[in-house]
Amino acid sequence: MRNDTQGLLLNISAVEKDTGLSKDVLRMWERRYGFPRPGRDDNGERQYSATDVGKLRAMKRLMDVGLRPGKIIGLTLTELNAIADARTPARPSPLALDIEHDVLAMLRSHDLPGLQHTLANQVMRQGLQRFVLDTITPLNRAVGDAWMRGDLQVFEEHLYTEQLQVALRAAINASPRQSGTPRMLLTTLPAELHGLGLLMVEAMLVPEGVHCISLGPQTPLEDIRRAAIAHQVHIVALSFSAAFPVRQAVDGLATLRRELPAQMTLWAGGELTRRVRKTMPGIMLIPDLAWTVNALHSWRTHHVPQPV
Ligand code: B12
Repeated sequence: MRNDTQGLLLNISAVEKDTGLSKDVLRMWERRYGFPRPGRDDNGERQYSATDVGKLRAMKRLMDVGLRPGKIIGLTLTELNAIADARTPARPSPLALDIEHDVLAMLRSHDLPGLQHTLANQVMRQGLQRFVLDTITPLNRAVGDAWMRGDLQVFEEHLYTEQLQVALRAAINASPRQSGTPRMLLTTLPAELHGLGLLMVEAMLVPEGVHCISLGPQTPLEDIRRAAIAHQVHIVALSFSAAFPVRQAVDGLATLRRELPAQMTLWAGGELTRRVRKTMPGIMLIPDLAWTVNALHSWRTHHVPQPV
């Protein structure tokens, strides 16, 4: 935990927003397990230390992958991170590790020109598809983990996201404009701010001749239906990060499936789709970015595009 956040005290609303753990859960744990142990301000309001918030974040991350709070609440932050790291997928290639190290250092030292050069240079060297698969997927995870451990500040994570979007958008726009088929609409549901997944899918599919129409994040369901019909798309593709509530995603997808014309294909990807246990008729769940081109090939095999 970086020392410039040590003295920080947060009230219960801020902790609920930051960790995704509800006020009721925080109070119940305090009663039942004696953790967290907030102080009180002059009005008797709970004041949580940055150290406790760091541990609460680590617990939420492990609970999201199925661990029970009673089993982990007695552990230290280091022990919790060790469990999380042990569950983290295989480490990236040595090259990706070097870039990870360099980019995290540039974010912390606020070296914008260095970051811009590294991202633009890497996409040129690897090409769009390899760049998002081999470099950005592990780098996203590293940036997220560093933020979660408190080794990156929110504004530094925002700088990463913004500059990556600039680099990806520039590289996608530099590739020949596709007017082929399928036509694909890309967006997320309201309350899902994570828009990088959409750009990464576009980076995978534009080189395959897909005509991508991105609305960016947070489009209401009814407007997704209207946009899909207005642009006469063949596929609607949504992205759900690990932060999005599973129930809301499943309900939103089922509603959209009912509302969209039957001949339109509906794809859903993002880390959250790994947690959708049951198959959803008429909806293709694609948690792995590497699987995107295969899904396209199977679409092309089964769909002879209808004359518009
Ligand atoms: C950048 C980022 C942000 C930015 C997003 C800005 C933007 N414009 O996109 C901001 C700062 C807004 C943000 C906010 C938050 N974030 Co955030 N974020 C990230 C980060 C670092 C990077 C990338 C990202 O967007 N990933 C999401 C997508 C791109 O990755 P993915 O889900 O793994 O999907 C992969 C594939 O499935 C595929 N894919 C994705 N979408 C699709 C769609 C289709 C159709 C297909 C085929 C494939 C596909 O591509 C991806 C790469 O392989 C991730 C770290 C990480 N590990 O990814 C954290 C992360 C997702 N965020 C997280 C959290 C907790 C939050 C907040 C709740 C924090 C807070 N308390 O405020 C808020 C929630 C905001 C909201 N309502 O959505 C956690 C989620 C943990 C959890 N289990 O809940 C993560 C994992 C960080 C961490 N390690 O804890 N975040």
